[in-house]
Amino acid sequence: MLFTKTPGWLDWYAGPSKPRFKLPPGSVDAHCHVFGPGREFPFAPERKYTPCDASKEQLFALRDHLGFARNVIVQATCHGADNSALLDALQHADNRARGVVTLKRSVTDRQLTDLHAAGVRGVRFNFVRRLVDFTPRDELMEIAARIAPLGWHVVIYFEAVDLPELWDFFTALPTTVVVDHMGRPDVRLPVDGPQFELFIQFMREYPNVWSKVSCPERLSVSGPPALNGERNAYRDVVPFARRIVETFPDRVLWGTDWPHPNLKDHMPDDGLLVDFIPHIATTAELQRKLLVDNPALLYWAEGK
Ligand code: 0GY
Repeated sequence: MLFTKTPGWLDWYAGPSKPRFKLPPGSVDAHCHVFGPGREFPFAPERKYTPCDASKEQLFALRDHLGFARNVIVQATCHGADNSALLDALQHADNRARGVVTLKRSVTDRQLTDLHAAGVRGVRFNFVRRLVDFTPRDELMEIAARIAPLGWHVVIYFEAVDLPELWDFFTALPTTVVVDHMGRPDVRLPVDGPQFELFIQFMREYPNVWSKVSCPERLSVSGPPALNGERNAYRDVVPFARRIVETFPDRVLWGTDWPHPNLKDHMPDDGLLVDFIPHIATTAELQRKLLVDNPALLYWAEGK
C-alpha cells in the first residue's frame, strides 16, 4: 500500500555527520523507531500522522555509523498496536535490538511469551493527546499487571503539565517505569522551578522510575547551532538533562529518537545529537552508566 505523508512532514536526515564524541564500547541507542516501510508494514488506520518510511536496514546503518552497538526499538503510534514492523526489525537484528511494544488487553498469554522470545522487554503507554486517543486506565493497569511477571517495564510518554493529573496512576504501576524524554519539561522555565521539581520528586520518591534524557531537539527552544561548525547544540536543554543524569545516574537512558517523528522546524543531524551526550554526562563513569550499564541491565540482563 502506498501512503501520502502528512503535509509538512520532515524526513530524517540522510547524511548525518560522524560524532566527535566516541561512544563507549557496548553503547545502546535506547529510543528509536522504525516506520514501515508502508508497502510492507502498513501504517495503522487510527494513526494521527503518516510518516516517511524508515526501515530496519536504515536504522542499523545509522547505528553503525554513529558507533552504537545495539538499539531499543520503541513502537511508534503511527503503527498503533500492530507491532509487525518492530518485530521484523528485532528478528533481523542478530540479538542487537530489544523492543518496546503497544498492546491491547486482548493480547493472549501465549502472544506475550512469543513477544518475550522475540526480544520485547516493555510496553508503552502514551498520554500525548496529539498522538493517541485515550485508553481507559483500567485497561492499561490490567496490561501492566500481566507484563510484570515477565520482568518487563512500562514506558510512559506524557507532557510535563499533565504529570499532576497522571501522578496517582503512574505511582501505582507495578513495574519499573521508564519516562520518555524527561517527561517533556518546558525548558523556558527554571530547572529548579516547580514544574521540573515535580519530576525530580517523582524520580526521588519512586526508585522504580527511570528517565530517558533524550530528545533535546524536541525540547529545545534555542534550537541547533547556527551553521558555523559549532557542535554544542540545544544548550537550553543541558541543565535539565544534566541534573537528572547527576542525581539519578543509575536510572537514565539515552536514545537518538531516530527517525524523529513530528518535528516541525528542523531535522537534527544525528551525529550532532551524539555530541550532546558529554554535555549532560560529563564523566566517563556517567557516560558508561547512561549508555552501556543501565540499558544492559534493563534490556539484556540474565533472565530478562
Ligand atoms: C517520539 C516522539 C513522538 C512520537 C512518537 O510514537 C510516536 O508517534 O513517540 C512525538 O511526536 O513527540 O518519542 O518519537
